[in-house]
Amino acid sequence: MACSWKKSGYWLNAGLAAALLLNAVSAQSRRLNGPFMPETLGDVLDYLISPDGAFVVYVADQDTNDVYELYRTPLDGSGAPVQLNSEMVEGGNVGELFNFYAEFLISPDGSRVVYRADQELDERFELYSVPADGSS
Ligand SMILES: [Ca+2]
Ligand SMILES: [Ca+2]
Repeated sequence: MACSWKKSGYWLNAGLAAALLLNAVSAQSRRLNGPFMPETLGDVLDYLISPDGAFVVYVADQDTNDVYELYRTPLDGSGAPVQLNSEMVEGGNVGELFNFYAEFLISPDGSRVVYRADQELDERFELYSVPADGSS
C-alpha cells in the first residue's frame, strides 16, 4: 500500500516536473551570445552574471572556431556583445580548452573582469584584468 502510494507520488512529481519543463520551453528566451558565422562551430564555454545583474560575461569561440575569447553583453539581450580580451596570439585562448570551463571572474563591484589566458605566447598562461565595460 505504502509502496504504491510512493509510486504514484513519484509519477505525480514526474508529471509536475514535465509540466514545469514545458512551461520553461514555452517561455520567451533570447540568445545572448553574438551570432556565430554559419560555417563556424561556435560554442559558449562558460558565463557569469555581474553582481548587479546588468550584464553577463561569457567565453565563446564566437568569431573563430576554437579560439575562445571573452565577451560582455547586457543580461536582457538589449545590446550587442563587446569583446573584452585583447588580441590573441595564434593558439591563444581564454582558459585552457581541456578544462571545459572558462577561467574568469567579475570583481565584486562589477567594474573589472579578471581572466587567465595564453594571450601573448601560446601555452604560457597569464592573468589579465580588463574594465568590464570594454573601455580601455
Ligand atoms: Ca567550436
Ligand atoms: Ca593555447
